[in-house]
Amino acid sequence: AFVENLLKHPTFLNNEYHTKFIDQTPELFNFAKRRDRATKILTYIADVTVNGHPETKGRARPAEVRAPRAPLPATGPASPAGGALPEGTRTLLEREGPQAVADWMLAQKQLLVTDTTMRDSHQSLLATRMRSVDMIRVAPAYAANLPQLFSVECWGGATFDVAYRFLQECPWQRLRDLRAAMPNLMTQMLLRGSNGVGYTNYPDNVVQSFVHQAAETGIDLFRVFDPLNWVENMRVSMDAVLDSNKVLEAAICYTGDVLDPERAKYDLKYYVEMGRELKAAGTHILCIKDMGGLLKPAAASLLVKALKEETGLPIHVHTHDTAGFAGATLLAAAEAGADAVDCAMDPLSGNTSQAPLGTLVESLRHSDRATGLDMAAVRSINNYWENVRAQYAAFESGVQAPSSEVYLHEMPGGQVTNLKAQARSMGLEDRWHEVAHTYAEVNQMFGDVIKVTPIAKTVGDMALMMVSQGLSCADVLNPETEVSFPESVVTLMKGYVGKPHGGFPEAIQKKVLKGEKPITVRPGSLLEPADLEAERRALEEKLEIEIDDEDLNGYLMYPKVFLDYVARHEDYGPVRALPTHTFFYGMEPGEEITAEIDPGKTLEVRLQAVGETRDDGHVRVFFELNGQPRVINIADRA
Ligand code: BTN
Ligand code: 3PY
Ligand code: ZN
Repeated sequence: AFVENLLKHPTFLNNEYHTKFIDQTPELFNFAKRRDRATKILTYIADVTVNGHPETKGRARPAEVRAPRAPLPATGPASPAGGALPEGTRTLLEREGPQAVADWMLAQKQLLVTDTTMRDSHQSLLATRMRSVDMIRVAPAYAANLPQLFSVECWGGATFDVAYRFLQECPWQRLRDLRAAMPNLMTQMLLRGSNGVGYTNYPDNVVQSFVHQAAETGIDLFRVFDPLNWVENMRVSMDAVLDSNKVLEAAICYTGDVLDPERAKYDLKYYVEMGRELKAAGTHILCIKDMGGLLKPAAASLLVKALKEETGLPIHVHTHDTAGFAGATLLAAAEAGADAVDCAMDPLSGNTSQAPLGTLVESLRHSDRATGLDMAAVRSINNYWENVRAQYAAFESGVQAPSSEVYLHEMPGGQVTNLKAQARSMGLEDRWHEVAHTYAEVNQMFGDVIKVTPIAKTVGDMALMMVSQGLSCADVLNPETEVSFPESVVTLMKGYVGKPHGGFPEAIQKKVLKGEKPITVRPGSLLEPADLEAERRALEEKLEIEIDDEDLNGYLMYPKVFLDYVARHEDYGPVRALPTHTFFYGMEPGEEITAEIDPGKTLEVRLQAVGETRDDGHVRVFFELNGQPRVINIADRA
């Protein structure tokens, strides 16, 4: 390796070599960096085999190792039969533009269906841990066999940072691959407005750059929301979508109960007014985004009718099945004239996820809103997802049944399980219902806010703090009591998330801010624009690698997460190509797997044996790589 390094070093190649060169050029000794990708992947497998994966240690294990097999696509490049793919919504978008998609939605009768399996459903059920290979493998079957789908939600929300952070893979590559495998279907993402795919406001040009990149890499439909339903704070991202000539679906976050006269803050007038503002802002589609699963059937009916009548826009309904009646809500919405709804494939539906797609299709069959989706295709794709879910046993939340308690706490789908885990880590597991109750009280103390990223987390932080310290809302508000508020609460009350409808109640805001003045302008307007090219150059110098536009946009969203990802990539290589079971559990002696690290470049890996831990604390792991013996020496940290 040393000679190889030496021969390739630019100084050496330029004939500037002299005797001191070797001493002054420590990178010649960076053998680790020079390892080829196959060796890196073997190192990863060896490490996980010997030491386990930190994310799955001590958690439930999949019952059996059965690599999920995707159903065959009936047509298209990935099909044995060949032939052209059927036309889908993306075909229309490419041919006639985003307004034509919206017009077509209104003009046709069938209830359009978005499949959320690749984004919201695993975000809500499996802590967002689904890996790209499990999505990409089935994408050709979607394209060929379910061309009537309105869209495939497969990107954004929490999936972006989780890909880098926990799955050691590039979210942009996921999108690129899905886009290529489903060229006829619209891809859809969830964008948190000026928070991008992060948890805090970014400079306007960072948000714009991100949206343009997402559009270029492969997003067709952007669902955009603001956690405070503050349209002012959505404009930069919405304009960027319009500017990219993609479909803009602006979302109204739903909270409370529009039928309850006691919750007058979020009444019908409030939602309709917001719908009008979003229409004026140029949205193609309106989304009713019920992230908590609070939208009851009668409320859906009322809201869909009113929004359609007042705006004339196509309406897309998103809800969660936390309480178990999401199907009833979707049917009521369909009856009231909703144009599209969100479902998840049956094996990843229900509970904190979306309602089951197959059941919706069957429920509407032979009705005037029949979806046109082929149930045989849905069933075979369901079978695939069933096997995929089984691999993620370690990330199951344990939620086993519907819970009408959601109408009390109003937590969004993904948070119920997150907060339970947080409570467990603080020793408050037995007091969950108290936490839920306190969460509802904190919501009222904050002025009845919308519980969605990032504010849902803020309400949760406050509730956990109060339960663990035995504080009531009266204690918190008491000027005599010293309270040390969580950082997220201070940020919220300072106005750095944005301006809530009706402002924050003075008592809590004053107490938190201790006399400091909150900001009242759009937080993004206070942030200096980023110097994108300077950031790129600095990063290239630091990492000594080329930083393309996707990398740069990932870095700007999550600097530290991105840098950690790159550093691990240096050690472990393209581990995204590994089967999910291997990624989380390593291999058994005698086991054989394949990993396609580039299109057409496949590694065949067989684990022969794992040696004994030697005196130096290392273990030798014996592989066969494409028929050739390879030995990896790994530190036993177990
Ligand atoms: C993380 O959890 O930091 C991301 C996943 C990469 C961790 C790998 S798994 C094999 C090796 N052993 C560890 O303890 N960490 C790395
Ligand atoms: C997200 O922001 O990730 C959400 O899913 C909000 O509902
Ligand atoms: Zn959702």
